[in-house]
Amino acid sequence: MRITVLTGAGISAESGLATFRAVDGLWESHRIEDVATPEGFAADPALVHRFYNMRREDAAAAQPNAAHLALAELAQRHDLVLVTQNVDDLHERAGSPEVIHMHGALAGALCAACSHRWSAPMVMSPEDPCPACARPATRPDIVWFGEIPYHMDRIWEALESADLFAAIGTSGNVYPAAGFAQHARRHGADCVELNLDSSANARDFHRRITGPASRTVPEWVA
Ligand code: BV8
Repeated sequence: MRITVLTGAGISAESGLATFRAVDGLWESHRIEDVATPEGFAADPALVHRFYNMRREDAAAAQPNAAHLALAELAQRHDLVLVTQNVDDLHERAGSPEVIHMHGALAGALCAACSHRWSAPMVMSPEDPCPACARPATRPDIVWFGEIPYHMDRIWEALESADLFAAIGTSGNVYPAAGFAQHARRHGADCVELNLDSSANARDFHRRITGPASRTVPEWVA
């Protein structure tokens, strides 16, 4: 059976990483939509680097939870495509063999001048020179609002060929990820969402399993 899974911030909540809704989209009294944008970065690169430096430290201190581990185990038994909106590395550290980070990753750095990519240090600042072109144009390799998500061709193919699509811990507020259930359903997939409560796109799913991911995902995978 071909399974495509989409995860969101809710799968990492029990590992101690704040979800977007939990912080009410605010950080240092800035709306996240203003920080996680190219405009926000252009306006105040030091502020945006501080935001991601904090997220990188938090992610490094966090541990994968039972939900991450259950998905890693699922990949050993089924043809699984794991897509995440998350930028942390908890899926990888839980043992998932292949993780598609459609919104980029905290582990990545990108040069806004020459597009060179490298592994991000724990702390980044606007003055950091790009290792390739030496210009001080480094940014987190993260897909911000208004930017094109990564690996979309692979993701559409995985949605269209899935027998089963599951969305875990996502509020269904951000596109194109919020449209994935509808796309998979239109191509014949059985669609289930695993969440603490109902998401904005709950009507796109055949059913919902309600509860904390660290309990519901291991039960669902079993
Ligand atoms: C794009 C990286 C074109 C940054 C992120 C009007 C209508 C439709 C769309 C738009 C529109 N205006 C603008 C747009 C486009 C825009 C968008 O959707 N805006 C929204 C605000 C309306 N989208 C974009 O700009 C995207 N690009 O559209 O390009 C395109 C389109 C198609 C194909 C090609 C090109 C780019 C968006 C990427 C932004 N970057 N992340 C960072 O991480 O710092 S978004 C960020 O927020 C996350 O990555 C995630 O995607 C999103 C929402 O987060 P969630 O993961 O859902 O987390 P949230 O806190 O919201 O919810 C947590 C859930 O978990 C809740 O449901 C909760 O109940 C549950 N939960 C909590 N605890 C638990 C739990 N569940 C289980 N167990 C628990 N313990």
